[in-house]
Amino acid sequence: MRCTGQILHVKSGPGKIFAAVLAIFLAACVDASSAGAAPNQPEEASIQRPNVIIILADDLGLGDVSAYNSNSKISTPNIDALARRGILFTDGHSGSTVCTPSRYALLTGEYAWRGPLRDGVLMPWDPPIISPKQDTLAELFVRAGYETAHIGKWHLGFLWPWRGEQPDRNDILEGGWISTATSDLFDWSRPLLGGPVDHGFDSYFGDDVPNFPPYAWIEDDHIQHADILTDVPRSLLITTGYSGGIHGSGPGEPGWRLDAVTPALQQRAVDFIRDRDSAERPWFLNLWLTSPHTPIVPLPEFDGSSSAGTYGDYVVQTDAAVGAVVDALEATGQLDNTLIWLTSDNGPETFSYRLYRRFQHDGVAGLRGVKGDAWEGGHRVPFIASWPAGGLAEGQVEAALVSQIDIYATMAELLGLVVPEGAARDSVSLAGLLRGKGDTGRDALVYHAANGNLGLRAGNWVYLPDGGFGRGSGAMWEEPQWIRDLRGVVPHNGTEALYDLSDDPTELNNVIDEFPVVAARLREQLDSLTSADERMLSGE
Ligand SMILES: [Ca+2]
Repeated sequence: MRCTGQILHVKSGPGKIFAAVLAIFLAACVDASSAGAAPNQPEEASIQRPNVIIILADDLGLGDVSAYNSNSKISTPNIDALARRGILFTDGHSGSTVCTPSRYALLTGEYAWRGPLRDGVLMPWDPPIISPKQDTLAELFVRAGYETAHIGKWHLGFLWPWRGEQPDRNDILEGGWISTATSDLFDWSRPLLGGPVDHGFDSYFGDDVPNFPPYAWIEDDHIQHADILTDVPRSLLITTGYSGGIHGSGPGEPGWRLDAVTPALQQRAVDFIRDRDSAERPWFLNLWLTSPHTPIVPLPEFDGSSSAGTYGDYVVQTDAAVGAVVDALEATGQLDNTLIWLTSDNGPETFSYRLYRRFQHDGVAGLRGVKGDAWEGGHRVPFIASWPAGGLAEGQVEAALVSQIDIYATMAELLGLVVPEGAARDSVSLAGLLRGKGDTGRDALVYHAANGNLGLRAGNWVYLPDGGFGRGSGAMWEEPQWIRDLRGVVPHNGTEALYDLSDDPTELNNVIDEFPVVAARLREQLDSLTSADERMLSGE
């Protein structure tokens, strides 16, 4: 173990690079023998410090982006242009297959199944799942001297300002997911603790989860218009768009419009970038868009902009938001020295099957499964990195296995920072890969379905001990027989599955009976990686 302080010569600044000396006194120590992040000692005296944006779309499928799907019925010119300016990863994965655990993994550099939430997502009024002791990506940037901002969805929990004790969950959630809490139960003048500003972000603007109450803006750690909060009926909300997934009536701003959320987040991001036109401090903007997740609420100007219905139109609006962010960077001379990550928190929603049937739009671009599933369609997502001034290739298509969990270690290495002991233990630096130094990405990745099922990717093999389906029960969630027939799934009686992606990228043919030795090796590797000793190491 070693504990170090460093003096780094840094380059930074929007469109202009200046030399500076930044003293970073790191109280942290690193155990060089620990698994996970690379040692991250800077090799050069001079470290580039770009501005950094993570644009995380919500439920955007691989095949929803035209750069990944030549037959897409949705055109995404702005995301495609970003890929032409950078590296398009074709085997990039979200940390899990639904919102909360994916976001946990991205921010902590740790598999979500190690933490307190093993399956599903947080529901309205749930408390935070990132421990106050855990290090986050935002805190990494803070230690590098960055300004940090989070805009958009959070979905990692708050300590809500109850007037009394926090009620029993069953008393405020009908059926486990419909909120029945009313505004009088809260003191909205008090702060919301445990959110972004308590995990390393200097500022926050967003509405936590658009389909959850409160239907209101949160600024830093306060409800923005606390004095006007009332109880908004669910029936009023569902008149503004596709109703899916609205988790109950509840506290909100009078006249709240779900279709105003995406434009507001876009505008706040653009304003943030423009306001840093002449900033000498580099910044990190974590922009977690709430689209194209339900409620599907594109603005009228996007009506008919795709050939995949209202959902497709909402994806087009999502792409336009990406374009607005890039335009703001370009207009302020910050584009070349901004590292942009563009990705999605999981695969497309189950209604992606219906879109396939109705519009012949394949939201998973030929993969099997959708959001929630352990099959590739659940978590292989759009994954793009662009940073022209940082020496990243432009227009490169990269097939290496990478995950959002790796962003933490990658940024630590690029910024020359030491990773605190025990932090980001599942994060693997992609810095060499980004800069074309011959790295080959991850050897293995543990997959995590929405129902908590785990699986292992190792090389081209995928081992799924509990099968690929990862959602709840009922016809609404299941893989329809017609898509199995259409894709050509080979019937197999067992649940335990082994697929060879090099030969079978759609995971049609479970070959576990043909390759028992491979299956045994992967079973042992997965057991070792996910044993009880490996769980709950950071979140306790
Ligand atoms: Ca999601």
